[in-house]
Amino acid sequence: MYTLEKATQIFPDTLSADVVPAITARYKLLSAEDQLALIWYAYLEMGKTITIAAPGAARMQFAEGVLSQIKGMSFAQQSQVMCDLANSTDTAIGRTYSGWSVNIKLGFWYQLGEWMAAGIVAPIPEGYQLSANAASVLSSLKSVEQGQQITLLRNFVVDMGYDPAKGEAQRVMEPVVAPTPESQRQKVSIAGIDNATVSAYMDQLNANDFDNLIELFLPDGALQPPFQKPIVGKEAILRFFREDCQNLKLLPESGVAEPADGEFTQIKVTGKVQTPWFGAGVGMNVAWRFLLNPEGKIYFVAIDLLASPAELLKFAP
Ligand code: 45D
Repeated sequence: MYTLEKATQIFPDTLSADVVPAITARYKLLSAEDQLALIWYAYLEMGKTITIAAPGAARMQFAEGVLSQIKGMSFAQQSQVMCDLANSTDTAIGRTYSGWSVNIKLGFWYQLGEWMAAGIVAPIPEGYQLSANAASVLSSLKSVEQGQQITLLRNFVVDMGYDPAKGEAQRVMEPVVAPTPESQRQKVSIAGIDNATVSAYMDQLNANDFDNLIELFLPDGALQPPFQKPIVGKEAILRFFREDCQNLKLLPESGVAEPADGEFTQIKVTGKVQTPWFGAGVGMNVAWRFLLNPEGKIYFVAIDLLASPAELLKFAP
C-alpha cells in the first residue's frame, strides 16, 4: 500500500532549502583553485561570528598519516594535493580520503585550515582573484542562513577525493561513543504531538543510543537525510547513525499527526538541530516527516533542511 516512492511525498508543501543544491551545482563548475579559495574566504567570514569546535583525538588519529605526509611537502606539492582532492583526481591520498567518514574529512580540513593560517601549509596566494563566477557563488553562499552555509561547506568537503567504489566500500569511522546513561537523559516535549515512537526517536538519537533507536524502524524502513536519497533497511540506517550522527542535538518544537492510508500515521515535526561542530552557535531549521505503520514502527522518515524559519510554523497537509 505504501511504496518508498509514495512515502517520500508526505507533507508535500514542506519547503526545503533548494538554494543548497543550486549553489552546490554552481560551485562544482568552478576550477579547483577557485573552489579552494572560495571555501577559504567563506570559512574566514563564518569564523567572525561562529566558533568551530576542534575535533578530538579519537577522530584525528585516522587522518594523522596523511596530514603528516602533507606537512612534510613543499608548498607547491601541498597545493597540488589540495587541488587533486577538489578535482577528485585518482591519487593515493584521494582514495584514502574518500574512505573516511564525513567527520574525519571535516577534521582533516580543520587541521589543514589551522596550518594554512599558521603558514605551515600553502595558503591561498595573497591577493588571489576569484573568477567572476566564483565571486558570484561566494556572494550567494554568504547571503543564505548560517545553517545552510555550514551544510554547503560540509557537502563540498564530502564530495572531494576519489572513490573507486562509489560509496559502496567500508568506511573508516571514528569509534562510537557510549550512549548517555538513562539517568542523564533529557526528554523532548513536542507541542501538538503525543507519540511514543517519535519521542523515543528524538530522545534516543540525542542520547547516542543507536542500538535501541534502530529497533523503532521496520526491517525495510528508510531514512532520508537532507538532500540525499533514502537509506533503506535497518543495517544501512544503523551504520549511518554510528558514522554520521554522534552527538547531534535535536530540539523539536511542534508538530502535527494525521491518519494516513492503511491505518498508517503521518507525523510532521519542526524544530532545530545542532551539530557538535558548532554547538548552540548554529541552529538548523529542520522538519522531520514520519510515516508510521499501524504498530507504530517507522516505515519512513525524512529530515529536511527548511528554506526559512517561516517553515517552522507551517503544518497544513
Ligand atoms: O578546501 O533526525 C579550508 C540526520 C580551505 C539523522 C577548508 C539528522 C580549503 C537523523 C578553509 C581549509 C543526520 C539526518 C577547505 C537528523 C578547503 C536526524 C576547510 C540531521 C575544505 C536530525 C573547511 C542532522 C572546513 C543535520 C574545516 C542536519 C569546513 C546535521 C568545516 C548537519 C565545515 C550538520 C563544517 C552539518 C561543517 C554540519 C564543520 C551541516 C559542519 C556542518
